Amino acid sequence: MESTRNKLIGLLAKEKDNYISGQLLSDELNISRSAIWKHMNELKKDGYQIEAQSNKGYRITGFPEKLSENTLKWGLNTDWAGTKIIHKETVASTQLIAHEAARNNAPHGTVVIADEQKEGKGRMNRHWHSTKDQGLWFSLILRPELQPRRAPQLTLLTAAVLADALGRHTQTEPMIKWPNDILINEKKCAGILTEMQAEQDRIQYIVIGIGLNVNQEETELTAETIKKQATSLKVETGKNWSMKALFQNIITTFEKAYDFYIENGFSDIKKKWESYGFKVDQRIQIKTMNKNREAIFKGISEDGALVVEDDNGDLQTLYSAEIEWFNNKGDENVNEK
Ligand code: BTX
Repeated sequence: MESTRNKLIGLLAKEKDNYISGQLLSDELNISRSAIWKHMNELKKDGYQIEAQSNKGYRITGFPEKLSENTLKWGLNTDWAGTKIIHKETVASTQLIAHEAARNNAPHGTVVIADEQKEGKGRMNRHWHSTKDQGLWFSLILRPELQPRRAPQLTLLTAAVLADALGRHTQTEPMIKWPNDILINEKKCAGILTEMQAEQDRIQYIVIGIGLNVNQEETELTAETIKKQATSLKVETGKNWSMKALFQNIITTFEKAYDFYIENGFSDIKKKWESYGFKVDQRIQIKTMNKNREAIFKGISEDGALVVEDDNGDLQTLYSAEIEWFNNKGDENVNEK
């Protein structure tokens, strides 16, 4: 059950800049006015900024940096994305909680976010390092009225959204490594995992997981499997970033791009993706199930596949492959197996 404290914050947050009277709060919460006053003092201790005026009541003017459902929603102006947020401190994986919520009818746009994941999931059962309070680890539930075969487009859309939002927000130049790694200066700063529950011709729901390294120092990205290829916004910019502001920027950008996509189709999203595409028109190494080879990366197809040109000048479309390349230091960039 929602605690009185959360309900109180929710009521204050709903009023935005307006005051709400102590009497109204005490009626709504069914507690005395002196209990309200005590709660307010506790909130102030936790970093909430609260103004009290004797004839008007109370209002919130600032939230603490610590993530919570209320802090993440405060100031978020979206129609559906992130209007329901489930925040947890420590979880195995936000994907698991999101699937459960989706099965229990969580609405389109619901976000599950955690401070820390013990068993963060990458693609193909890889591990995603998700250390406490240092990054954004969240899953977004979508209920698109699309054919299941179009689901991969949503991963590509998400990558374009992340590149766009991060570039604008942090003045960096993110690139997208097909299909879904966000790189800054050729190192992986974010990853995307799309999981779908579908019938043959109908998507029941999709869960898009986003992991973004935010405030880790270089010395904190030292796990053997990621140290050569991972980076964070802190490492790239030398600054700490507010997770709440980043989250809200990503969610707002996502909502706009998604609504545009549903209305207008994939072609503009494809162009946007390609404008951020890493190694487009360059030679890459491609690993598929049975062989390794080199080809020129030409871009993505309408259905989100990788389009490459082989040495005979023939175009090929690959649906499942890993791209590899070599960074300036000559370290091979491959995913942990
Ligand atoms: P991926 O399979 O593309 O990437 C996983 C690979 O990336 C790992 O094998 C490892 O080499 C590397 N890696 C692991 N952790 C990190 C990290 N923090 N930074 C950079 N590189 C790393 C990408 O899968 C999909 C990741 C989605 C993560 C989100 S977090 C919220 C949601 N919940 C959840 O369990 N997963 C998603």
